[in-house]
Amino acid sequence: MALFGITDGITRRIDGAVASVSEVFFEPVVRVGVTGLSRAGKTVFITAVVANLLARGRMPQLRAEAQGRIEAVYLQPQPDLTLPRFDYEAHLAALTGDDPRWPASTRAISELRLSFRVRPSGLLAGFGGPRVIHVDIVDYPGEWLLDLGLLEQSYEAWSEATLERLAKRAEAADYVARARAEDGALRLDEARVRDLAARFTAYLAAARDLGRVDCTPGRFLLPGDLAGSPVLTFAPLPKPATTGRGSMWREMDRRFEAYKARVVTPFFRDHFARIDRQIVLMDVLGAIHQGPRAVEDLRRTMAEVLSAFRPGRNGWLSGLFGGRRVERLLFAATKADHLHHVQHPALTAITVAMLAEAKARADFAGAKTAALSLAALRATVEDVVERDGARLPCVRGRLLASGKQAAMFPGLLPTDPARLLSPAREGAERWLDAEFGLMSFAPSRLTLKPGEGPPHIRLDRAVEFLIGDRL
Ligand SMILES: Nc1nc2c(ncn2[C@@H]2O[C@H](COP(=O)(O)OP(=O)(O)OP(=O)(O)O)[C@@H](O)[C@H]2O)c(=O)[nH]1
Ligand SMILES: [Mg+2]
Repeated sequence: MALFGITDGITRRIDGAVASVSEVFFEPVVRVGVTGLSRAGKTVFITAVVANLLARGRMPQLRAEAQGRIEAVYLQPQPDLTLPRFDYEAHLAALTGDDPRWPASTRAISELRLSFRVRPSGLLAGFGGPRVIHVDIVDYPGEWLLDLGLLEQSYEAWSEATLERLAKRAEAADYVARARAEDGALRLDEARVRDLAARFTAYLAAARDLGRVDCTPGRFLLPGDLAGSPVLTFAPLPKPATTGRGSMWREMDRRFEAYKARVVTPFFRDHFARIDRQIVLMDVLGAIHQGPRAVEDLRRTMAEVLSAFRPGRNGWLSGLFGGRRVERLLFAATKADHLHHVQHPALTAITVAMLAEAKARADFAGAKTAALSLAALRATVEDVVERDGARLPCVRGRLLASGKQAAMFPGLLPTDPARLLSPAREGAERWLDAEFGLMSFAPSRLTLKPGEGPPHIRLDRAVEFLIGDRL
């Protein structure tokens, strides 16, 4: 109890000040990771969360808010001076301007610090004034987690597995033919290596555009300031009979090892290992719309992504984590505003079923987990239309392509997830008994009342799960 008294006194004095020793000791920091594969909805999610925490009129499920204990929420300079800041203002301006747009793709790590001033609850309520809690939100591409799998592989094993996978893919035909024709025993020729890497990258880009989600190494498609450097200039090659010094295969091997040591390891050590709470966003509806193959790809890729949350799985990683682990892990199916709310439970059930295998294997190292369906920014309203005598629960919004208003009934999701997941697993080409059409909606023009954030679905529940216990 005494500790709280002291804390409160100090908190009040350094209120709004920059970090100090006392802040480190008395103002707890929660690091929340936000991840998901490309286009999963990370940027929109973070922007909407921040906007709805700064103006909390639509956050009734956030307990501290419902109890009236949140005195203030404000943005602060982030502690990590070398990470790009999450460009909240620009993304919010895009989403809520006169001509609302979805924000541009981001594809790199960024961070934002949000600070809360809250009155303590329960037994402690009578003791002293408010506390300050900092929430650091870290946005990073889920693809980077896939690279964790590379750390356990040698260049030889990775090449073999990758070439085997590529052999079955039409979009990889050019690269596979080129790689098979290459003799890795020959002396290194930089122009040839660059050509191989360029073709391999072109394959990865084509695979991504087809909706494939296993496009590793992650940085080939998201190179940032590493573009063109040797650490990103390698590709899988069959192992030749001899791999002498100075051979192409040896050099590729060296670069692959450098990628692991200089690109992958620092991300896990400096960022991933410090995350306390994590939300993983998944565009499950998008995958269902694309068909069984996309659903199966998403399921397999998520299982791989999530193995990163299993620190016990090898000694190397445990060492890196220093015994720390993620305490809470939330899986969220995004863009749920494409569905009438009567279908949300089915979407959540499919999401849970997709993750079942990964969860059974790991149980996420004791982390508390949950799943839900949400829309970070609600772009539709619900409606019911009559068709052929049936009443269909649908949604209505402004179409991205034409700007026209339209109602959409995307199809009925089965309440038994196996109806989708089994055919997907068995390699079906298309859904047998149903079609799931999706239209892309533009964000709607908003007129917000004072104290109200942009409209959403279950964003408050997501925030409550992630940080509610710390407020
Ligand atoms: N209807 C609807 N669409 C959404 C929502 N959130 C995201 N989207 C759509 O999904 C797209 C991708 O969202 P982003 O937040 O940019 O996704 P991201 O994960 O940051 O994507 P990258 O930065 O490319 O990795 C958007 O351009 C929207 O079209 C939502 O809540 N509702
Ligand atoms: Mg983004």
